Amino acid sequence: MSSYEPLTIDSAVTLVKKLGLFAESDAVSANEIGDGNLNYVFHIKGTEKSAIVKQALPYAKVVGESWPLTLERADIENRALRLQGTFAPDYTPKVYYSDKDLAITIMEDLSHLEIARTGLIGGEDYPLIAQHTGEFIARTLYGTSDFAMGPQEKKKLQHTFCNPELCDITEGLVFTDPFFDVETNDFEEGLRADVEKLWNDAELKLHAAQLKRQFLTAGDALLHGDLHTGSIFASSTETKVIDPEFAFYGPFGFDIAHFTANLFMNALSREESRRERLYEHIVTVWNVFTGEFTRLWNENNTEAFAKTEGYLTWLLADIFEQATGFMGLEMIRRTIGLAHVKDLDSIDDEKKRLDAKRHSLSIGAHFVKKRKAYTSADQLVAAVKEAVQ
Ligand code: SR1
Ligand code: MG
Repeated sequence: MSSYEPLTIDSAVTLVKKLGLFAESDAVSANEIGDGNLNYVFHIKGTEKSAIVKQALPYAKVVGESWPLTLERADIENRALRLQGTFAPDYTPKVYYSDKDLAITIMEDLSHLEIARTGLIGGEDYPLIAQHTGEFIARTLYGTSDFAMGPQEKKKLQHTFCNPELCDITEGLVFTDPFFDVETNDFEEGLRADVEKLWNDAELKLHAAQLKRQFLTAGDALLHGDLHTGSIFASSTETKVIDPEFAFYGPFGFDIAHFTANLFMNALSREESRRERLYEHIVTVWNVFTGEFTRLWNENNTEAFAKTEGYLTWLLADIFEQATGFMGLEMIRRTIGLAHVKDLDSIDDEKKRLDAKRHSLSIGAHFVKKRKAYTSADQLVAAVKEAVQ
């Protein structure tokens, strides 16, 4: 359409009118509402309709222009959204328009919903979020796997979702940096002794290295790649998974691990009497994921060994073990790495905040090291309950 330049409120309005998405005569207003780490997000409101214009910036907004990024991620996000929409239309925002050169995606306005992290911090429970997210993960992962597509078609699709730059962010921020004394880490002084203990934990580092290798080498399915509670819009009846700019072919256990880790961190930020609903969500998302993956496996499977006794059971157990480890890593990095979660950071009382963060670190490290000892979400929940007693 034209060459890249960052949109302003005025140019975003001009663009949606020029594209015919809004009438020239419509009294359209716009606000920049992006609170993520990487992009501009404009909320465009006309008299009868509304839309979201998301634009990638040529640097990481969370750090500034000193961290340059290419604009490729906007195209990845747009294609991932469209593909995820074919497998899980109820849980994916509709895309109206995209432009690779401008690095924009124009999509359905979800402002009648709330970012799940914000709602959960405010005490919302979202009764259907785990059911919906479990279905989303199972359908998008299974649908893009070797089992559903066959290895040839899968490899062709995988080739189009090579995302080295955003994988590099995850490889650094999730899998590497928190385990070394590097500048990007960010933790309060009250945690220094805990963090130094973690840096000197050779056993933990070995397990982190093993999990990092799985992330680097596995190509099971097209992941969302950043499925924390800030990537979900929700209400009591609806759930939409947004922001798949980190999408790439990776290990089956990654998305569910990040969702459950963020639920656990929200639970740690709450008073004990208000944690139960989060624990129920963690058990539900696993049950739904397993049930839906199994249903799809039995319904549509190109693998010759699909009906071989024990194969699916082994695979689901393998995904669970891997996810338990990834979950622990997400809890560690959100506590001491570059990108924190508001759930923990916004606890006003210093002692309670440091206690919650210490639990996040110690539970995270335990799940990384002992992931083979866990075989069900009930056991994970029981371990967390025991740790915080
Ligand atoms: C520089 S980006 C920091 C974090 O924000 C994203 O949402 C990802 O979680 C990434 O690790
Ligand atoms: Mg994001």
